[in-house]
Amino acid sequence: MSTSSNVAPNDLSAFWMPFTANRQFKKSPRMFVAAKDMHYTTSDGRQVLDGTAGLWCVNAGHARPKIVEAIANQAAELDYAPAFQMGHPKAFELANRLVDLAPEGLDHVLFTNSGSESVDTALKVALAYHRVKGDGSRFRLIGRERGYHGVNFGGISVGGIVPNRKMFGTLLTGVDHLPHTHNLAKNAFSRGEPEHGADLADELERIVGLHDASTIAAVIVEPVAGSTGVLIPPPGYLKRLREITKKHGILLIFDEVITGYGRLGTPFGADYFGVTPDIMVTAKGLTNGVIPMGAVFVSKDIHDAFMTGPEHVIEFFHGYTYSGNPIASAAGLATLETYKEEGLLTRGAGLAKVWEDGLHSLKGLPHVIDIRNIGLVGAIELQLIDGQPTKRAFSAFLKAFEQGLLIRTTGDIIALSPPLIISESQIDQIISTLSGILKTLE
Ligand code: PXG
Repeated sequence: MSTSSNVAPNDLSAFWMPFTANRQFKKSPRMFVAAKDMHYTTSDGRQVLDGTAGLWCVNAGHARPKIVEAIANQAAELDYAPAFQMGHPKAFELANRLVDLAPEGLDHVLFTNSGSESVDTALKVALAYHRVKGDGSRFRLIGRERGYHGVNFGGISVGGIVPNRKMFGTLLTGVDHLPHTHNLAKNAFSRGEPEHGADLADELERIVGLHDASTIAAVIVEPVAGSTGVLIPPPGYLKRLREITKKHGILLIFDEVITGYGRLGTPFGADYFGVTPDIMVTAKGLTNGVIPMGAVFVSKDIHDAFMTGPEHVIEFFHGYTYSGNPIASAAGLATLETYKEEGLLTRGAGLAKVWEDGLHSLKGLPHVIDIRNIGLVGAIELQLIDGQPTKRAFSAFLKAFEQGLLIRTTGDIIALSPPLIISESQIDQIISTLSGILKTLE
């Protein structure tokens, strides 16, 4: 058995890293030891520009003073309070602030500790809602091909990323999937929303026709699919999903774990697209990624449906030890203050054109088969090397890291989502670094 005294500090074997090529990493580790604003510091003392806001979460940039201070103060004042049958003021305050920020009608919040937990919470609320309304035959959940809804069983069941699903048995039953909207043949190099594919929302009518509306509880989609490589909806697509779900009494869930908190230049994707779901799933940017926390917004109608029966009885049998944790709540409040003071939830709108022009200037470079952008999100899709998928983009990732830029790759797609404090010259730096790398990729 190993103890801290007999494990060398540089022994990397015990930590089985998440979504990482562990053997490759441990042969040639890439370590961050500090971060401030737009930059990480590596263990060998280099500065790396954060092109991805960590993992799409550090929207206000790193080590922001208000957030750091709020966490330290809260840890000293009230470190933990039981989440069940007890409360503490900051969780209520944060819920109130969030509801004020959210699209009208989303009046209540359940707290979780991650996007994955938020997704599973949302799916459970949807199923239970129909049941408390006396409509328990609505048990089906509809997701979308290529959707990412975290890694818990509910989320991978409605998700549509094959490697995330195929190892894990039968998953939830009673799940069906809409087609994704990605269409390189018709939409490659679109700026913003791509022209073709709004009609794919009508596939929901086909699924309703197959199963009957009376068996369907909810549809869950990301307004912009992020993790799968940035798939932007065609104009009108989400509105159509809203119409069809409403018509059939099906709840619409937006998974805004990535699109929430300013990523598109609006507070939420729902604001950007002018479509309000019944349930909105968030995490990541809620606390600037600093402390794990998620928030699930639900409509008044959904919340009120549970508030029946004897008052001493628990209305919804769900929650986590750390739901609304005091330190997470303090981090959330300080994050919202930072966003407000610096106008970060809409700052992306002002930068979107510069971002778009920069990205699309990479058109024509070797292997680039598509470039996509919306708000402060970008993607560059590369032609895969025959028989070696992911290799080309991963090699771009390694080169970028060596050259002082953090990017993300998924398959052979480079995804970009910098902190919302980014300057125009830092956008130029991202584009020129990538341009150099794309010219030299095998
Ligand atoms: N829903 C969506 C839409 C997400 O993007 C989750 C749920 C799950 O969140 P948690 O907090 O459980 O990880 C996510 C997470 C990437 C990347 O590089 C994306 C995510 C996580 C890590 C990496 O695309 N999204």
